[in-house]
Amino acid sequence: MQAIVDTLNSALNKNLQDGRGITRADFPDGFVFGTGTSSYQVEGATTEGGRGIGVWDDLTLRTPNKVADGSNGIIACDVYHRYKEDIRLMKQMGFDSYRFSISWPRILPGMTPFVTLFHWDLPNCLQLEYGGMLSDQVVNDFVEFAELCFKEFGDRVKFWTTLNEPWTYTVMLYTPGDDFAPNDPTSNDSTNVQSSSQGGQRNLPSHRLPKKVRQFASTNQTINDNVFPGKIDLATDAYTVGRNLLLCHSAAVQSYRTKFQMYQNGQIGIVLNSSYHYPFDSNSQDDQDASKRAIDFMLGWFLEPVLYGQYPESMLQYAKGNIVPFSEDEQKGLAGSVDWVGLNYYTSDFVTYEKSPPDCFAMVVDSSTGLYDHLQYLQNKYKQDMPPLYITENGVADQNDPSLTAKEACVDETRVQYYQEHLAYLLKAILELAFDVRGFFAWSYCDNFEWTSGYTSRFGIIYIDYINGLTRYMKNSALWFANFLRGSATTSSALEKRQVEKDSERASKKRKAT
Ligand code: PNW
Repeated sequence: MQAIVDTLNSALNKNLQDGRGITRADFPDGFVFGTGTSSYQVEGATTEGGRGIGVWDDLTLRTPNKVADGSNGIIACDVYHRYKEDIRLMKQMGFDSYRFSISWPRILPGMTPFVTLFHWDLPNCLQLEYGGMLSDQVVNDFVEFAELCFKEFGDRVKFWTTLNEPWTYTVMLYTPGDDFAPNDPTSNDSTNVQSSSQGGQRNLPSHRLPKKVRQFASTNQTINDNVFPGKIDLATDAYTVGRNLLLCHSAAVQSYRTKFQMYQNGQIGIVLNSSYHYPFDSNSQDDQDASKRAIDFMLGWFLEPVLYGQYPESMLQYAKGNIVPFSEDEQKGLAGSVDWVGLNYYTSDFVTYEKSPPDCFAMVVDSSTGLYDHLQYLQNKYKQDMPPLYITENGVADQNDPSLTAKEACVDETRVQYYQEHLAYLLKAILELAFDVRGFFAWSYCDNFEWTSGYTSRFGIIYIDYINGLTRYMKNSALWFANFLRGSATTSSALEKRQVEKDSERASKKRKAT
């Protein structure tokens, strides 16, 4: 007990609020630090090794207008060929673990592999044959794929993720205006191209927002202009896809537990995503209720079935007629079907009550406190039912700026600050709430194909030089992690030196220009 108090005090003394001065030494023993990627976003080599065609190949190649820069993952970051260099870089930075996904249409160490089975690249043939995730036929096919992976790789892979962000796969596909693969050929015109923006979020038409949120967003400095409506009025298809995804998860876990786990001794979990939803007006009961409902509709939708076997009460009530509750048999398979849960956390937002459309969000920029508040909310709500948690994604994007040199683009102070603050609030949750968080994965290891934003959005701590042989460079955030993971706090002269270099480069450019 005294030890915990000492750690807490020493960590708090280091100015937890903004994270300056914290290092991995402040985190519990055995805490895992990693970076993450997913197969389609980084691998490239899409025609090699007998790989089949995936829904993202179909979308990007047949309807390139759906991607902000018309790009695709044919080459991406070429991690397929360069993985050894990449693992070396990860080691050099001091990370312990690498979160990646196995490309289902491809069917394919130093680092602890954290492997995702389904990170959205469904084989296109299954989409064409029976509508992919819209049909429960997918469950048998998914189990077949999962078993092949357990059998082939289970000797080395001890951390399996069935699904990445089922909420995103569901909502990004089956909400009008969202254009993620699988391809919907009926929304094929260029007016559908979304302006990509920070954080991989989309700008949706602001007229769909209630006036009070719009006004607030336009006058409040701490709010992104990037506001988007709540997702409670979803189409029935979304619930069908969400349901089939959960059935895929449940069946794969049952197979792992009955046929593999006792020999392979691994753990299996699911990766969910959720912003923290604050009430827009904290004095309004309606807004408070709406914000809790929004958490249910984003996180609870998938968390409660894997904990308890059924959807949250609020969903059964509000989505009645659209959502099909799980049968008793299905509940048995789902309840307790995770050894751990992953949370992908990026930002938080405000929710306000609206009769029609139901609830609305506006994004918050200051999101590190949101991470803490989120964990506190989860702990109060799910208590001892909450399984061990990993933060499986956290990070921030830069808009690709073609006018910057690679060197200039590596000065990513916003990202350094983002990680400092989020790690500080994560540490606070571990120490003050005694939340059982066991690891943290930065998203992403490298800049990559950001789905419908293409290569316009850079999430990496490693910079990829797309116009010069895909050369890798460590951004300042990578140097920051390298120091942090070594246990030395970064008031790093290396970072400062780069800043100075950048300033002098700018100055000399200016001189040349004038
Ligand atoms: C997650 N949104 O995706 C994914 O797991 C990653 O593949 C992705 O690169 C990362 O976050 C960064 O975006 C999301 O618009 C993409 O709400 C878009 C949204 C949410 C999650």
